[in-house]
Amino acid sequence: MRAVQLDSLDEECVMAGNQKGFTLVEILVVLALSGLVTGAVYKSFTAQQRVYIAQDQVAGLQQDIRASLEIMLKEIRMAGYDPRGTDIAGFLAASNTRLQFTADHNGNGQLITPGPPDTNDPHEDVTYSLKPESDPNDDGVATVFPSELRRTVWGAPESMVENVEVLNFVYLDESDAVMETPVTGANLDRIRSVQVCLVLRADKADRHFDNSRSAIAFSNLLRDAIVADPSLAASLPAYATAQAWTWTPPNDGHRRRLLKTTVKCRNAGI
Ligand SMILES: [Ca+2]
Ligand SMILES: [Ca+2]
Repeated sequence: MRAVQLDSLDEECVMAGNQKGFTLVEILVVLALSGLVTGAVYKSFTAQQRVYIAQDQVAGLQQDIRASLEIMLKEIRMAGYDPRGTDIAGFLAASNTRLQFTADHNGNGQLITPGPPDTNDPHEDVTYSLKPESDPNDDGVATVFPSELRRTVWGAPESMVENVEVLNFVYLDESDAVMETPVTGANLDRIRSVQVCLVLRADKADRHFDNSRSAIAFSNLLRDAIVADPSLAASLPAYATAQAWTWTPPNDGHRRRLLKTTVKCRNAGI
């Protein structure tokens, strides 16, 4: 056994001696070249990775907005739905940060079906707001993260979408004039449309995303929205309160998306 091993070692030595080797310079050149190639590949990989992270964060935000808004807008559109004409459904509370309304979705002419036991008809009393723990001063601007948009049904809260930094409602009357908020009890019946404004903030900061300068600041996003619709500026007390936050670039590396839409309430004023 031992003899065989020695033989094979000898053979390798002989073979090595017969081969033409590389000079040190050649090896150094190869190392340098492969270093350059690896560096270039790595650089392009990390660049692609950054693009991917950015796209992923933006896509994630947009997907979150789409899914949650669809449900929320549909419900707001149906606020006050009262197919039996029993005058039981409508807006219950309408401030910039909170919207509560009822609708007789199952068309039984009531919101609570008498028992015993009495049962709350599903989804017929709904409130939208930010999670109170995220927005302790209730101005519609979250300062404690993770934040979320809440949908509270018959007093039971559920999370609609996370990372909502701003939630703002504006109410328009029959002549599309912005109503004073909170809308008082007597005026709740005058609401015809609800403007919903949401700002979503990516949960992770991206250190390569620079939002420290005005040229690419979040404030531009708001400015554009306000230029497109000047009524927004006048009717956004939450933004005015948080002006320092709004008009100063956040400088925190979090990507944001602003979404504003107006819903006509089909059943209001009927
Ligand atoms: Ca009902
Ligand atoms: Ca707040």
